[in-house]
Amino acid sequence: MDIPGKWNDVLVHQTDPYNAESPPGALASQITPLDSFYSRNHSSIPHIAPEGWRLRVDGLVDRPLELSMDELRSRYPERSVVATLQCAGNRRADLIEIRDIPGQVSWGPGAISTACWRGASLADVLADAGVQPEAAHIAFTGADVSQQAEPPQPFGGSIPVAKASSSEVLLAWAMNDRALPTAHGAPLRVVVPGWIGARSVKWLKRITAQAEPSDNYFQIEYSILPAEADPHRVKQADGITLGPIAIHCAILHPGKDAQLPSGPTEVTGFAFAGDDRTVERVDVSVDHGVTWAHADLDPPENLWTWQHWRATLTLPPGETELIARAWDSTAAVQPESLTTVWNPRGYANNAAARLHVTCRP
Ligand SMILES: Nc1nc2c(c(=O)[nH]1)N[C@H]1C(S)=C(S)[C@@H](COP(=O)(O)O)O[C@H]1N2
Ligand SMILES: [Mo]
Repeated sequence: MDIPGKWNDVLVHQTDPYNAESPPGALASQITPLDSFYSRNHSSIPHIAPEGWRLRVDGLVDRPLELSMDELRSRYPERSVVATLQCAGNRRADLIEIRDIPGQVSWGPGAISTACWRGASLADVLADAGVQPEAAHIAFTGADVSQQAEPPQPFGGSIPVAKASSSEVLLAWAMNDRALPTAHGAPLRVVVPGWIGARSVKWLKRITAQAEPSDNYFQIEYSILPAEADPHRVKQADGITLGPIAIHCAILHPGKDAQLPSGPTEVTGFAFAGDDRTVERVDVSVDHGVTWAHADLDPPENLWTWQHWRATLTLPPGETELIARAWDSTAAVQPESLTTVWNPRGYANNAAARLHVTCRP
């Protein structure tokens, strides 16, 4: 299937629904080019004529709203935020290697990308509607109906009122100074910086203030189940609902199973802290975690973006496993082992990054 504006350098997992990850080259730049930005969908991409489109704001509000794109643009100040978006299924492939996860996309480390988003602040729209004190959650509903739910349901989810009222959460109509592409949610999408991508609902139609979290299929799907739970037979209460992203990192260079000369080698990657945390330190080990070298870490652009890092390590001849681990501003560090984080749907893999290389003498 041809997805307008996507280069063939993205790594396509499925064509319909269209699921593709960013290639390592795109992950190395601070802002991801639009045509290399990852795509995560649960149904066919809807094409929405902006003229007929309206955003409804309802539920526990004093003044329900129905807004056209023109009204949205003229009523609220335009704001922008550079933010990294990451799918909760990022790096599932590593989890599948230790224990199978049937029926889920086998994402490598590229279900993550960064853009400069522009649009109205959700907080401004909510203030206009007047959120009532009994409202604790803000729910979003998209226009795409997913067959993954039984019966089929529009994609949706919710975030607590406190996050929804924070200035970084946008209703975005532009991405990297271009009109928001259809594949990324045109005419309007939510961007919830620092939270799992699933809460950044695309093709947004409706915003509802309510007392409880969303009961949408995908609000519940994106949760961590106990290791031995059967994902097809669980109750809602069994899972830990995912929200803020946990600290993690990836090694970008050298590539997977690289063959290199031994001696000093530059190792590069990125780390992402999630929510309003920053990355404070990245360590790299070539001796199974006995000793650790400190990587040079880029300062955070803001609270919402990944940070790139690099370290020069002396690699011995033969086989070596590189291990990288990041620490965030709450002193949380990545778990060492994949077995610690394995879960039946394969979400939120933030185990330390490992890379196998072979060096010539
Ligand atoms: N309406 C709608 N919104 C959605 C989705 C979807 O399938 N439908 N996928 C979600 C998931 S799981 C992720 S990770 C992000 C991906 O955004 P992108 O495709 O712009 O990268 O969109 C989220 N918003
Ligand atoms: Mo996702």
